[in-house]
Amino acid sequence: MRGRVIAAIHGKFKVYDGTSFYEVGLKGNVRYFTRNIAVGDYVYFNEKTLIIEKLEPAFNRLIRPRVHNIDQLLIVMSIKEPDFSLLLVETFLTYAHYVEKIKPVVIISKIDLASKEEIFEQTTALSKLGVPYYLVDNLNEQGIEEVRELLSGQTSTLMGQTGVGKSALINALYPELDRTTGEISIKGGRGRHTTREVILFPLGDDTYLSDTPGFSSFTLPLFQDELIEHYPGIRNYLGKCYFNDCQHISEEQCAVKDAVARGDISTISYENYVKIYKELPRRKEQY
Ligand SMILES: Nc1nc2c(ncn2[C@@H]2O[C@H](COP(=O)(O)OP(=O)(O)OP(=O)(O)O)[C@@H](O)[C@H]2O)c(=O)[nH]1
Ligand SMILES: [Mg+2]
Ligand SMILES: [Zn+2]
Repeated sequence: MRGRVIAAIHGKFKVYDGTSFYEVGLKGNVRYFTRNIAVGDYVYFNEKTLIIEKLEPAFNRLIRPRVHNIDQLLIVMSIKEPDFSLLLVETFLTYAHYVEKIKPVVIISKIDLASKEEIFEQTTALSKLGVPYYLVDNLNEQGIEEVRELLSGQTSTLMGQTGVGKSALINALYPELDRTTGEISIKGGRGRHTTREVILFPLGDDTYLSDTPGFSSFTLPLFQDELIEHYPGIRNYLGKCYFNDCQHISEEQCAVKDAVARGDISTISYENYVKIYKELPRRKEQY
C-alpha cells in the first residue's frame, strides 16, 4: 500500500491512502526512517502488519516547519497582534527560494484590526517584492474564498509566528476540522491553544493543507554569501554589480545600491537584507 504521512506521533505515523487512514509503525533498523520521515512523505507499508517498508524520496523538505513535498508555502503575517514584520516575511521568502520547488504566497491576516492605509503600506511593499498576497479576516470570513481557490489541487503548508491566526484560517476555510485556536496573553506570550504538532489535512481532490506550530524566531540555514542568491527583490541583481562576488554591503558600483537609490528596491527592504546578512555566519575559507 502507498499512503501519505499526515501526522507523526511518538514514532508512529498516521497515513492516508486516498480513502482510509492507517496507523503504521517501523520495525528493525529504523533509525534511517525515523530520522527521515516527516509529515507529507509518501510511504509504502504492509497492510496486514502495518509496518512501513519503503520511503519515497521527497521533492522538497522543509526543516521548520518540518514537512515534506509541499507545493505552496502560505506565509501568514498578521497586520497587528503581533505586528506586521516585513523583515520576517522577507526571511520566510528567502527560505522558500532556498527550499526550491515551492511557491510562496503571503497571507495578511487580522485586517479587521487595521486601517486601509496601514494595510496599503504593507501590500505596497509586497508588490515591490513581486510576491502574491491575500488579505483575510478569519473571524468575519473575509477573503477566505480566494484562499480556498488557491489551495485547490495543491499541497500547502502554513508558516508563521505564533498567534498570527494560522489555525483560525483553517477554521475559517474548513470549519469541520474544528481547530482550536489560541488566545494571546496580554504579555504577548504563547497562546493557550497554540498548535504543537504538524498535521496535514486531506481535503479531497488531491488538496492537502497543513497546520504547523508557530515560532518566535527563525534562523536561515545559510551562509552570508548565499543570501544574495535567495533574497526577494535583491536576488534579481545577482551578477549585475561591478564585483562578481559583490555582497551589496559596502562595495562600489553595486547594482543593488543603485536600485535602492532609484527606488526600485525599498530602503526598508535593503536595510532588512543588511541586518539579516550581518546575523548570518561567514563561510569558512577553504584552502
Ligand atoms: N481580530 C482577529 N483576530 C484573529 C484573526 N485570526 C485569528 N485571530 C485571533 O488570534 C489568536 C491566535 O490565533 P491562532 O489561529 O491560534 O494563531 P496560530 O497562528 O495558529 O498560533 P500558533 O498555533 O501558536 O502558531 C486567536 O485569539 C484568534 O481568535 C483575525 O483575522 N482577526
Ligand atoms: Mg495554531
Ligand atoms: Zn552589489
